[in-house]
Amino acid sequence: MKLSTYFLPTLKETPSEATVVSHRLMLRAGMISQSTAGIYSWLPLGLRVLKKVEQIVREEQDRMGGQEVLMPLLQTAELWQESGRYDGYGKEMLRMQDRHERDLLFGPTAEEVITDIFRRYIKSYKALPKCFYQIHWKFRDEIRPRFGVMRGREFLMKDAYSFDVDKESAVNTYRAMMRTYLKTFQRLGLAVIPVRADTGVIGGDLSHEFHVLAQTGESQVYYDKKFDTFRENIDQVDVDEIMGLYAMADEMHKPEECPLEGEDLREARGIEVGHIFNFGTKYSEILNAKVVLADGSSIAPEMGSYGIGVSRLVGAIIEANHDEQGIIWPESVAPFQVALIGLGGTVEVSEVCERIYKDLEKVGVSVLYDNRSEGPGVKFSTADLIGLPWQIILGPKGLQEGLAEIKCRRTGDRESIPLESLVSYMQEKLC
Ligand code: 5CA
Repeated sequence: MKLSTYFLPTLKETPSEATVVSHRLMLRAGMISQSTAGIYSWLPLGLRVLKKVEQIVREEQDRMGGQEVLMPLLQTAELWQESGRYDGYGKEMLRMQDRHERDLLFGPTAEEVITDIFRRYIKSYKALPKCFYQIHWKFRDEIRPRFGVMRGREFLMKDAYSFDVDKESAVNTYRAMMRTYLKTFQRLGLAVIPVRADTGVIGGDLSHEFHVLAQTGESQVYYDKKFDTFRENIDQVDVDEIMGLYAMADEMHKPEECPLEGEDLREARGIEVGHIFNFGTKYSEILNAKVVLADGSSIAPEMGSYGIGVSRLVGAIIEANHDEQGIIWPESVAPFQVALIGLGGTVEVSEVCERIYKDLEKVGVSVLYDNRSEGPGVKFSTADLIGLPWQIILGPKGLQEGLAEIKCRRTGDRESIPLESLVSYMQEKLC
């Protein structure tokens, strides 16, 4: 992509309405544009990141056996009246009527819809276990939307729902989802702590929240220092061991009940990016979803639901990965891998940059080529602001010597690389 034609409305000034760094940087880097309170448009650069996050979440859901579905944004009030949540959900639920004056709502979550699908098609225990998920927009009329996409009213969520024949099987599914979440957040380049949680309006008895550690987090997280060592080899960890470690957030942490002290207890700020629940037969009972067992008796399946705040994650990743100059994307979610910066405005530099650009794209490296007729200061600050992992810088002097400079955005390290080996060098860096 060439910056001369790309729609990247960056801002020099810090927007006054943005109080947290991710919100400021998302606005300044031209990733999002506010439409109204808590509702945003995703502009090209932001959307590329959102899609990458979404895809990693999807791949890990698929890997654990989740089957992707897409349920309606608008749900009928009847289902919620049947489950008894219609009145209780309160003002966060956006309600409306269609032309026939039938009550509808913009879905804040989808336990009712998925249970309705289940009860219409699945009748035998032989079909279990089943896990469905979707990645779709939700609406919650938050009283105080803030921090940009971190607490929006309209937001993208991955919501998964599981059905198991008994408690033991349901807890196994819960464990599998715990492992899937740890893997997902690791791939996103995030340090995450699963803390024991309240089940709130969703209900149930087993629940964890996943908190990204970031100084600006809204929650105070207390956790066993062993989490810091587990993180390195997530694939090998014993999920039961993880679930047995102490980790609590905010008022769930009761110092008098905490088994850890001194060095063993870590404290940090956290942003909740995921929440998983095992709630037994709460919805299957009330909505009359039943399966017949081998002995002819019928039971309500055990259920769980599992959320990830996909759009919130984009903000959380920035909260955990930035410096004074701007965003520092983890490679797995970077909107482009390389910023190619041509300096000096000579025909020769442009020609070589053009060739580098084409050669990199040919081998599958995504490049944002700054071919604008701007000075070096503007180009460097744009590149640092939007935070692509690698910068390739070429000016007239380098060209004369046959060298391009490569800068790592995260470390600031710079290397001079001969032009002829640039493409293979970058490929190696990005493998
Ligand atoms: N039905 C369950 C799980 S499928 C559920 O709705 N859980 S939740 O309420 O905890 O939401 C799941 C995740 O969505 C949260 O962990 C959070 O990361 C994200 N989320 C919730 N509210 C917002 C919001 N207002 N803005 C952005 N993300 C949100």
